[in-house]
Amino acid sequence: MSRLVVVSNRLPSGSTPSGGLVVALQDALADGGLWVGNSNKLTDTPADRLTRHEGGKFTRMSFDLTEEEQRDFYLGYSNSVLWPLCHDRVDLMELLPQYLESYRAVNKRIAKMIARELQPGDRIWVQDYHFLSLGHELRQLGVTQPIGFFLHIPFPGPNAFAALSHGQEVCRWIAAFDLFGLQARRDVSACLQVFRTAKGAELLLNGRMKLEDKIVQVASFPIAIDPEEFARTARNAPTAGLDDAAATIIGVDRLDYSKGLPQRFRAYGHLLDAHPELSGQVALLQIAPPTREAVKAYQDIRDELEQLSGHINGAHATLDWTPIRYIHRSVPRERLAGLYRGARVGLVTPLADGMNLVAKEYVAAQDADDPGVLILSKFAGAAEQLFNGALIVNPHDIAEMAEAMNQALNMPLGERRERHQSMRRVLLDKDVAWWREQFLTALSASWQSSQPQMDPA
Ligand code: GDG
Repeated sequence: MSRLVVVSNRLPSGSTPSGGLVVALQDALADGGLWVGNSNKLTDTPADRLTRHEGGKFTRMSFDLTEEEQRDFYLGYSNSVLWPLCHDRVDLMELLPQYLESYRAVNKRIAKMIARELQPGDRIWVQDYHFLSLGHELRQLGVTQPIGFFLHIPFPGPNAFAALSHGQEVCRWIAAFDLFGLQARRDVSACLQVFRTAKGAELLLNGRMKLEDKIVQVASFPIAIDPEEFARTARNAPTAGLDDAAATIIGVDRLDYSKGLPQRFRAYGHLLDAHPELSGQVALLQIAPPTREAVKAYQDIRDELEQLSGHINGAHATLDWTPIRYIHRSVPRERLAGLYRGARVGLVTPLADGMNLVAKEYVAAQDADDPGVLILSKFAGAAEQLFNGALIVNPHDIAEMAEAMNQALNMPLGERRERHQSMRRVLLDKDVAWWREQFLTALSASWQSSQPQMDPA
């Protein structure tokens, strides 16, 4: 068995796995696998070797960043260039030359450190947008093992991509991988379109692209959860925290501008305006833990939401009813599962989203005999899989979203069951083990096909 080497920004903790990705990959890492990630410790002088951490079922090694790299590589290029670019917010991109330089340099340094640890049969699986140039850097160092990449966020279309003046270089980064995995079919199509615009690029058959002498396979692998495990957690979880008197509509999102929270709050306000009979009968519970607070766009969205929730509560609240409970804090996972199960409606309405695991968790957590209704944005990757069971909405259309909430609140039991069953089937069919195996099998296949053919004689 060849060893799996995973690279991601977050290094899993050595104790019980909680993050979805760790759960997804731990089986494949069981045979002495290695996970490389950010130590989350800033340093003045970065070491030239990875630091080994004790504990856990697989080897964990980390790298440090300097304060400058945290600003330019992490908050800068990763989260103020690539994140807005991939979420259709070119207007929020900060194209500073030092960001790109730092991104190149950090990936180069990490590549060097990883290359020192590699063994001949290793397979390398790079996770997400922080490490787009890592495959290229590893190849420059002569690494010949299979290198796959998975992008957790959407791939931008050619128009947005044109806002990167170094787009050709980014295409070269992508071409250095054997497999470039994306969440949804729409992302594969965007990626192929972008490649078509690269100088010297050739589109081959079946999602293979060639640039200079490199061939990369592009394909979609919709990320998933373990639905049975999540359902068990939800069944055993406390439901305290739900409003007993009112039907709860729940939203759970990192506080990010891509998640469409202001539009969602406005739609809820619209629902209350249009349906005064719902006064005291419905409650929106929005959990939105903070992230990337050092980036200005994240401070702005926080201010906007505080204002909006205050405004809606001010206009509609009564002495014994608060229409919106907005919680800007993280809630333990078990608690979350119980809240999903107790909520009549799950509201997942991002403006752009790679997949959106909250949608899948909400469905998994429901009681199949009396399930709640999922309202899902057409811009979430999950919509490609859950369109049969969810109420699909356009998150820019406030009135449409409000009407979907009203429809969900009034949906008869038979229809709720039918819709839930169809989504549950997808979740069971394509769970997280399926996701991992599909990717790793495709990685082996695309690497094999790029190897020089042995002469049968
Ligand atoms: C990126 C892509 C893609 C949220 N609040 C709390 C909490 N969460 C958990 C949810 C869920 C996860 O965080 C969020 O995952 P999403 O998929 O919804 O979104 P992103 O964080 O933006 O993730 C996304 C994903 O990567 C995976 O590829 O689906 O499109 O943007 O699991 O439950 N968990 C706890 N407390 C909280 O308050 N415990």
